[in-house]
Amino acid sequence: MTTVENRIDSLADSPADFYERLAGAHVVPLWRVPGTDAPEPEPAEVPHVWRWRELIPLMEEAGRTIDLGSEAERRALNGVNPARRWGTTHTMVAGYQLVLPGEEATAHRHTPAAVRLMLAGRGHTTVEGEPVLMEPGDLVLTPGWNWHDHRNAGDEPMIWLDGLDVPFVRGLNAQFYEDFEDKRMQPARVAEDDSVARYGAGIVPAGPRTGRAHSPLMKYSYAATLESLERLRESEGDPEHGVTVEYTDPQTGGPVMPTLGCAAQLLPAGRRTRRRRHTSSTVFCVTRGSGHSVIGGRRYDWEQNDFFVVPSWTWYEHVAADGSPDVTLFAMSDRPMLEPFGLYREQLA
Ligand code: GTQ
Ligand code: FE2
Repeated sequence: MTTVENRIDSLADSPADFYERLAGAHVVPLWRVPGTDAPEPEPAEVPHVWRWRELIPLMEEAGRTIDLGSEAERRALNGVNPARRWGTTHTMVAGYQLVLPGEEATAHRHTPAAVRLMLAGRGHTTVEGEPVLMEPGDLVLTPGWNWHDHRNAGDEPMIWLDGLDVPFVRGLNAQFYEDFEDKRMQPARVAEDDSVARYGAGIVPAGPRTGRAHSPLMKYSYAATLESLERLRESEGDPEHGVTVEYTDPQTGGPVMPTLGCAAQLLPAGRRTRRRRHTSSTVFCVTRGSGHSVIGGRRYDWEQNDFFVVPSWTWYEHVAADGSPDVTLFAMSDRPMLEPFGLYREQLA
């Protein structure tokens, strides 16, 4: 006669064998899967600051020793989260890229989307035939599967922050990559900053929408960003939290890319933001001023051009230093990856 008790007994006789047989059958018992009943996200990623002062000498060394074209398609140093083998967060990579005067980084395209926050020098990224002039503080888009190349015809090194959704796209097994014919620069097909002329005022050409999943505007200038922030400071700026604006697709009001959202924040000297957390992860870059953030209970100091990561579901607040110029922060977030699925949550302290 088989009773519940003696069935449990027979199991207890050889539990190791039982679990081995389960593994052999390519199943895992749910009661042994860690995190199955975790009430909240427990991200593996940790907060971290990548410092301009520390990385610039390494970028310069890469400029002297790594030949663009033969040794590297892009002279870029991607930030690796200290808790990961690769990737700045589980969804995004961010890092500095250097193009020296006279250099060209030839055209290619890939399904991961990229945003570029210009930090130093002056040059061009051509996106699908549109040469986009990049100057410090400008946000430039190279959407997924758009041909893009970079060139520096000036006499100063060009350095910007790259932000891409590569870990997300690879996680979905959806990365494709292609070099332009003969690894060349693509020809210009329209005038410099053509999309700024068409879409930059938020007043857009009549007629059919582009129908693409990303913004048709390839550049959001720093001057326009500062103007918006300053206008809002006068009218509805919150003295405690500063002012935040989002970069939008002028045709839809949605995020600049289907996977990446970008924002800029003004934090007057001496001010502190309200503590918050959300399920999106964020890479911040300091475009002006200095201060610190408290992330997951620890203090992280930052200065101009540093970038830092706030992992998902981690409490954080920013503090602009006393006597600093007003702080402006750029933020890149994976929020658009979460929102369509009802997975975006946010809490304010
Ligand atoms: O500039 O095209 O940091 O394709 C990573 C992949 C930059 C780029 C990165 C890229 C690029
Ligand atoms: Fe690229």
